[in-house]
Amino acid sequence: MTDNVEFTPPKVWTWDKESGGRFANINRPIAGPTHDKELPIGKHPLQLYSLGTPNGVKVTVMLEELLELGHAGAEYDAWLIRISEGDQFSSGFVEVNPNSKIPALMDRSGPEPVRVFESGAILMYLAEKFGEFLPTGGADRAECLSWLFWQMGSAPFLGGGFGHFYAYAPIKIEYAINRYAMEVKRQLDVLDRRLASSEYIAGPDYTLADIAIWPWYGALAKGVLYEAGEFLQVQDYKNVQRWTEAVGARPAVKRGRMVNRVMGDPSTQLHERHDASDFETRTQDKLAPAEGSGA
Ligand SMILES: N[C@@H](CCC(=O)N[C@@H](CS)C(=O)NCC(=O)O)C(=O)O
Repeated sequence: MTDNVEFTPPKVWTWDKESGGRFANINRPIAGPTHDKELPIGKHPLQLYSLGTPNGVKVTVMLEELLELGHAGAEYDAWLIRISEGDQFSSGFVEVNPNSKIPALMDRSGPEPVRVFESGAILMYLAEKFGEFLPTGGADRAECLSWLFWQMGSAPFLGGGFGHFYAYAPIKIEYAINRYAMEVKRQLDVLDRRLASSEYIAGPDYTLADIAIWPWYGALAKGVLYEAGEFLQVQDYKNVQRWTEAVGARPAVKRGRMVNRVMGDPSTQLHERHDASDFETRTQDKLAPAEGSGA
C-alpha cells in the first residue's frame, strides 16, 4: 500500500487551526461555552435542542413514535441548534450538554428539570419514562440494550472514521479510508446476518434498537450517507435493505426525520417543531445551507 501522507508527530501536540476539513471551524480541543446565551423554552414538557443529523433523528423518531401511541406527555418543542454556526457552544446549551453536541433534552414535566444528553441515554430515558420500545427485563431487555450500545459504539467508526475520511477530510488518505471502509462493511455484515434471522434488530418487535440504528445504517444502506452507496456496495446487504424499507415506511419515522432538518428537499424539512400541526402547516422562514454531522 502506498500512503499519501507522511507525518512525524511532534513531542507535544499543538492546535493547528488551519488543519482544514469540513468542520474545522467548530472543532476545537477545549470544552465549555464560547458565548453567553440562554436556550429558548416552549410550552411542552419536553424541550429538545437538536439538528436533523442521524443522532438527532433518533430522538425525534422516538418522540413521534410515542405520540403515535397516544402518550400526550411526549409532546415536545424541538429547537434548532445550528452546529455549523456554533450554537452548541452557547452557555445555555452547555448547561444541558457539557459535551456540546446535539441532541440534548430537558424534561420539564416534574418539579425540577432533568437534563439528558447522549442520544442513547435519551432513548433509554424516554423508553423508561413511557414504558415503550424497551423490554422490561430478562433476555429481551439484554438483547435490546446490547444493540443500542452496539450502535453507540459502532457509529463513531462510521461517522467520525469512515465518513470523516471519505467525505469531509481535506485530503483523501488511502490508509484511513481503507481502514474505515473495511470496518463499516464489517458492521453492515453484522446487521445483515442478524436481520437474516430476526424481523427487527432486537427480535420480532420494533424497539429503540431499530430507532437508534436506522438513522445511521438505514441512510447508509440507501446510499444517502456520505454518498457512499456504490463505494460500499450497500445493495448487497439484502436483509439490511429489507429492514431499512420497513422502518422507513413507519409514519412516525417519516415525521421524525423531518424535524430540525435543514438539508435536502425543502418539502422534507421542518426546522422547528412546536405542535403536531406543524407538519401540515410548515413554512420555512429561510432555508439553510446543507449541513451534516460535525462529529
Ligand atoms: N455520542 C453522541 C454524539 C453526538 C454528536 O456527535 N453530535 C454531532 C452532530 S451528529 C454534533 O453535535 N456535533 C457538533 C460538534 O462536534 O461540535 C450522541 O450520540 O448523542
